[in-house]
Amino acid sequence: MKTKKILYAVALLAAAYNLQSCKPKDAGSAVAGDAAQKAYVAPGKYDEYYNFVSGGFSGQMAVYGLPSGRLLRVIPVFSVDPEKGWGYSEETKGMLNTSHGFVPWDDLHHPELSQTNGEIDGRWVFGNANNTPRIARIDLKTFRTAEIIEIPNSAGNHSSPFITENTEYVIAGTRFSVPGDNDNGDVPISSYKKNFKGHLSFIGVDKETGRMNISFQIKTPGVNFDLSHAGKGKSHGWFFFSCYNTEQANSLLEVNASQRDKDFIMAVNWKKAEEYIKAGKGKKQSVKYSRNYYDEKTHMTKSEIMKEVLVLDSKELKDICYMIPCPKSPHGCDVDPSGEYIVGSGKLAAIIPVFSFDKLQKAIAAKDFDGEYEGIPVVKYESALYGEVKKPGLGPLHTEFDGKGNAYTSFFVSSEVVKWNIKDLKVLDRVPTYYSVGHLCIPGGDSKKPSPKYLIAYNKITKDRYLPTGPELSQSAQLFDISGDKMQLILDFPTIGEPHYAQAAPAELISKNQVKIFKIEENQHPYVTKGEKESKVVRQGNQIHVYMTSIRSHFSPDNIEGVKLGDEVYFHVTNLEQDWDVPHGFAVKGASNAELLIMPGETSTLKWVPDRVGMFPIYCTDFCSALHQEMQGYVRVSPKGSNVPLTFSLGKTNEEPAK
Ligand code: RUQ
Ligand code: CUA
Repeated sequence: MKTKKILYAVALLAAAYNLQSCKPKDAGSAVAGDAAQKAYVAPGKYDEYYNFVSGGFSGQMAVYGLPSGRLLRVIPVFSVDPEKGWGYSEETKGMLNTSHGFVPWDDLHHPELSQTNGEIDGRWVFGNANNTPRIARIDLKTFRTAEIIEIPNSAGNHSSPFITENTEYVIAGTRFSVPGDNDNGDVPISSYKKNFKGHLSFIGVDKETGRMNISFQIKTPGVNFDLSHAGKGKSHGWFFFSCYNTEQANSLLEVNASQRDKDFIMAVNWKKAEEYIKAGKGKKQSVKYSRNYYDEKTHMTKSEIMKEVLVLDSKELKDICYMIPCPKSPHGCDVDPSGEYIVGSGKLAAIIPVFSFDKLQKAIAAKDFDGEYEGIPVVKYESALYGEVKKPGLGPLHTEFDGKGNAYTSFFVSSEVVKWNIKDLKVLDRVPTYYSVGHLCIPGGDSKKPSPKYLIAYNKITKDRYLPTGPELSQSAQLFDISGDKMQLILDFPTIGEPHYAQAAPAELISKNQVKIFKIEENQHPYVTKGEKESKVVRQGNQIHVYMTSIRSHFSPDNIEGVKLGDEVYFHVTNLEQDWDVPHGFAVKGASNAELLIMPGETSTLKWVPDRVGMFPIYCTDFCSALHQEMQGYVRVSPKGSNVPLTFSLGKTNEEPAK
């Protein structure tokens, strides 16, 4: 029996890789005649929606317009980005600080927009780092990463960063269970069952500033947390996490974590957890994690190491966590707009179970349990179940909602999107995707108020959709019109990195708040230069601070002499422009980092340690005016001990220019 199950699981997984069998024929011609028109946005016209898409292993977040699929911007988040100087400028390096030191890369899976009353409010978008556990908050006024917080007691922060309906909390569930940061981690891997624990983090978000702070963690049995969503409406106050590897295997998980017929969705009563925290039941645990915040006044990162976290134990406090059995290795865990229905998507399941929040509450009140899992009550499957969607497809992963009573689920193995009715659980429509679809996105599709015009499928393994590009092919997003009864494919567009989850919001909600410039009079950077007259070069031992300005089309100063080998040069460049979209760039020959790209009114700093004696040009990298190519200068580097005095100038030409 056991071997049979394993074989079944392995066969399903094999099917996932053997895509030929699932590949629909005539993939290229599956688009109806009017499709192009539906996705067409005329030159000079704006898109209707912003689409925030995870960059997966690129560590960044991409912004597309919908329905055109135009790439508008790549926002650097967890990975350095030389284009924007992100992680290279002195001001932004600190944003990538962690308890492990500077970590210049990560794997971003899930963007989540902030909400007020369960509706997208257009203020922030959060993103998770899957490798070195972190959560980022991107400010949608500037489209810049404003804050990154590290998560202690965690590894592989995958079940994250989903939020509660008023952005009270952004949560993080650890994918890998590991020994706690404060426990001895130097133990045999085979002692998993004894020593490995899970942690769920509840990160409070300040209503005004958005600043994040770990309010508390809940310690759980050592399982893998995969995804999650908050309750809303009637289920506000609860959070639902899908768990796999409830077998607690520590090797060959593709077989060993596919043993049980059912894993779990963990239902967490976070309001109750808050009460326990207030009542002093949280245990202080010493940990180490970094909290990095970009201060818009000083244009600098403040980075601090935090040393403590409050932990509640799910084993001791019996009424905060409950397990709901969910077939087989659940991945997506999605809550419908009313908050009543919780959809679990078992990667190896042949049905989709839909749980009822009301029934769950009744079952908990009546103690309708099927024993315990590691000290946590297990609610009887039938007692929490609303019903099952029968024969929906193979390998369900993720579900989004249209707010009109329908759900849309992606199927990785059978490569399709299936639309079904939440009330009667009947399948209404199915369309193929090309090819292996992961997440879906409907604007507001995980909020209380979806805006159900489009659905986007984010596909992996997208062979023969685009011109080949060597051994690695582009990933693909596919846009469907869902305004009618039947879904209609209207557009394909390639994406950066590997897309996982995405969010979308009506354009107006985001575009109206855009920052156009930073006011120069409000710039409190310690090395700001507010006018050309104040520009200067100052030596402090072997450090040279260049207080430089940029304005169309010159730097001040643009001639610097007296730098010596062994000096560290800091170019603090203030962009004096006060017009929208006039950045200046700054680069110096041989620098081992990147360029600066400085926005109007902003100050950025490039550190440069010259490695040889000679003449080093500097120039502006951003085509800012007709005379952009004239925006340049020279730094002379002399030998150590040379007596060339430190001088700087602008517009001083000692010798006659050539005639
Ligand atoms: S995942 S393809 Cu990393 Cu959200 Cu499901
Ligand atoms: Cu400034 Cu080009």
